[in-house]
Amino acid sequence: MENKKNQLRNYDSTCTDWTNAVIIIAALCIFTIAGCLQEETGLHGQKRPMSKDERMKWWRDARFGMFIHWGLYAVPAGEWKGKRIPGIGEWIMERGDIPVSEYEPLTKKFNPVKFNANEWVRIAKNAGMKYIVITSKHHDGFCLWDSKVTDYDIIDATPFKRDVLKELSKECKKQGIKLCFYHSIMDWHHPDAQRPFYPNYNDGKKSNPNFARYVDNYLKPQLKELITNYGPLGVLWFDGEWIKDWTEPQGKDLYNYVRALQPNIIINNRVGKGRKGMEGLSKSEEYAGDFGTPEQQIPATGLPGVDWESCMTMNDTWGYKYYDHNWKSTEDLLHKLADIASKGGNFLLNVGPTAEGLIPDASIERLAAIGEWMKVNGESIYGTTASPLGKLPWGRCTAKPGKLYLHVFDWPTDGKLEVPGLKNQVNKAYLLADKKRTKISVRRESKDKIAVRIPREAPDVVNTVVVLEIKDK
Ligand code: FHN
Repeated sequence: MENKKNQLRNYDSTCTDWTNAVIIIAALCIFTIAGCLQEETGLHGQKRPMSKDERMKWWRDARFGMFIHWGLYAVPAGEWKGKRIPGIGEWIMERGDIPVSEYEPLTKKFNPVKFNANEWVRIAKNAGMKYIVITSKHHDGFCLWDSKVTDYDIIDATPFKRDVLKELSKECKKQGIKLCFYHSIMDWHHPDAQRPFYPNYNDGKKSNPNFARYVDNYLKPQLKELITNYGPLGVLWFDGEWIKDWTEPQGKDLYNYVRALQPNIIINNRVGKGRKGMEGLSKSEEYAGDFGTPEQQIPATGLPGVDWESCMTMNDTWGYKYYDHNWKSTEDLLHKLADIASKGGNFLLNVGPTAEGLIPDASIERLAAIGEWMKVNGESIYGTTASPLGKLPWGRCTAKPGKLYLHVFDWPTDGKLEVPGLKNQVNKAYLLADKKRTKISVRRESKDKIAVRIPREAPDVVNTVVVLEIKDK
């Protein structure tokens, strides 16, 4: 009652404060609306979650990245107890039926004193690559960073005792390259994962009753370490998802877990069960993951609206094998790069460094040559989209608004480059290598075919790029 009286007594003075209150409320409203707008428009603060297109933008523009498979398997380098073990080098533990008790001591021999993060990143950058995907952990379970949930890592178990992921993370930031991690869901070393399946670690029928414990207490905490201590990362590139114990709901959960730690991160489709074998594309949009992962192959055509990345070795192994000399030629690799871009995909090209920490010379030479071509012709790869033209008899085509880039692999000897399927008006044509952009003549041959007058000799016998400035329809 007393309180009520006091309230009434105070009524008058409260009333006189009304004007002030209205002013304060109005001011608050203005600030709130301004704040909301900022959040919605994502001004600097980046509070608004990015759309998928925004998130994928750098990756779609990049088109070319370096894959690095590096771990303990570089020590045996394809040979175990004097015998060459067939198959890819990083699978030697599985293919050579090596028990953990014999594989684990390789840590003592892993001392890559020639490792130089600056050099590795420079090699990638000079090749025209925009991102690096390195194996934080491959199927053998060995970790290339100082993980807090295991001693089976480069700091605790090897004489090297340097955190190579930390060094790479710093160097990538310096040189403007996106750092990304490949991380195996399968783990042949962990007792709650596939270790008990020895000698067939990859046995697709076996299950580990403790697998959930591995996911909760090991896999997820490790990913948290990688994202929080080495990020922001470009991509998390999962693999080894085909094991019996991994399910699509687990894949979706892991996808959400990783995105909650770094919302703008990109995640491949091997996080779940969606990929169609080595063809790599997802069975449907229902499955988790941002992009498809064809392996050692290039899809026959591009797929509208689908992001994908072909990963490929330069020889026949991902992890280093001292006797694998079956190197693809620079010409082949350059054609593959243009082929992939012409279908709207990315090219993730692998190197397998030695146990000393060196990228093999054969890889360095090829990457340097690719880099030379990219310095002149990068514009025809970066930020391009798939060709709007059908199959071309002499090469490939990439596109940007108002521009077509004709990648001529087989240079016509009669000085005439016919472009079938082109109805658009062509305003100008020139060679991309020509800094002066000297106009070359174009003649319309039919409603949907033009012919470009080109020099009789190919300026670049591997791939000369002719630019057509066109009127977009
Ligand atoms: O088993 C791996 C293999 O070792 C390598 O890492 C490649 C790269 O994409 N992926 C797996 C097989 O699909």
